[in-house]
Amino acid sequence: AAQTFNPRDDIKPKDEESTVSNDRLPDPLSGIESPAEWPARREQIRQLFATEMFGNVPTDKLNAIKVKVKVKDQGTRKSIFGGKATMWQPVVTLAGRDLQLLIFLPSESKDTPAFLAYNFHGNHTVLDDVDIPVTEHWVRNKPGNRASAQDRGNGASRWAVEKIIDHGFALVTLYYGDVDPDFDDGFANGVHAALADKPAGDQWGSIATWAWGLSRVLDYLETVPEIDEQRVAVMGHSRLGKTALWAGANDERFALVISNNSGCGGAALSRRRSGETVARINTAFPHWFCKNFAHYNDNEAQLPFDQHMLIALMAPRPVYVASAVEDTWADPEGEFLSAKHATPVYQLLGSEGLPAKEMPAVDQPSQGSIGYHVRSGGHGVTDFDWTEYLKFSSKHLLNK
Ligand code: GTR
Repeated sequence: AAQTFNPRDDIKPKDEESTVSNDRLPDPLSGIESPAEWPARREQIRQLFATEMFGNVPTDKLNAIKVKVKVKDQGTRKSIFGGKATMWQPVVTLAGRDLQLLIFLPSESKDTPAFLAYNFHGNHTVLDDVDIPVTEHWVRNKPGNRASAQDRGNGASRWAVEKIIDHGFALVTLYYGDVDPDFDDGFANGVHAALADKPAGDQWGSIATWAWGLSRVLDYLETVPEIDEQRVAVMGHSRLGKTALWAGANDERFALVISNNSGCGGAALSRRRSGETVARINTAFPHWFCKNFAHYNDNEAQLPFDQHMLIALMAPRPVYVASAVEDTWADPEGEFLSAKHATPVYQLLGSEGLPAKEMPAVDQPSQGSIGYHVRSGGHGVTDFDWTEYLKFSSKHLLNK
């Protein structure tokens, strides 16, 4: 039966500026009692997120102009890590944009499980290797918004490439700005340039666009014999963690989903108003969500969902939510509570969900079919995070 839990204690805010919402957390299982009823309820929830928050993909228009991912250049292959791995860089095109893929395969891969994750600053920042081209697309926080060769490998600490290979996984990464540059330009650039009209109030913002891009990359990976498209984990950090969650919600081909420090609009409950709020995110980043989402600025109680229901859209697939204790902007406790309150959906479907009932201690992961940890330190992706993602993914995708 639909349970009505009162989350008032759970959603109490941490910082003093916040106000406690008197609203209850909406129940993901409202109106349903059996697993057979979940797919319809799931689709209802997904549509609410699409229409009120991330925006719908204009599929008809994209179909009309025959938008599909196509191979442009099979790219070069190079042996790295003393022969343990192959680095491979095919280029695909999508709606007139070149997407430069950077793929690391354990040598002699065939049907290998993989992580698919966008990078923030260009493939050349993932590993210091002269053969990785410096992106020519718009980048954030750089003079003239141009990347430079000096940045090679400067994001390497966020990518445990060798460790991923050693665990028997491939890594597929690409620069998110290849799909849609991350600034508010009225949707004139990126893949949006192929469409004549600007998005309507319920149509895709940039996060939905990036999420759709990940699905198109998965379309391509279905054609790659080295990779098992049925064991692709989608992972992302911060805004790209929000993106990974929305990609996993829309595309059930993703076998596992990882949200690293995704915060507001990702794993954190909006009703807590702790750290970044809906109003703050819509003001600072007006292009990330659909226009309808602004109706909930300082009005979270009216949201027909909260972010635990986004996590629940992954069920029964494994999902990992990770926080960092100093990353209060992303509201670690709100991220934990989403994982916790998604658990009833997993349990209805016969899966454990999150084992922890209370916020785990720092650096003490809790891993069932939902995983959660709050690690020491601040906003970022560390070796600790990857160690846990590999443990979780090995269990669920390699039966280890
Ligand atoms: C912040 C934003 C967060 C988070 C972060 C990031 O400025 O407020 O929602 O997405 O950026 O992506 O690094």
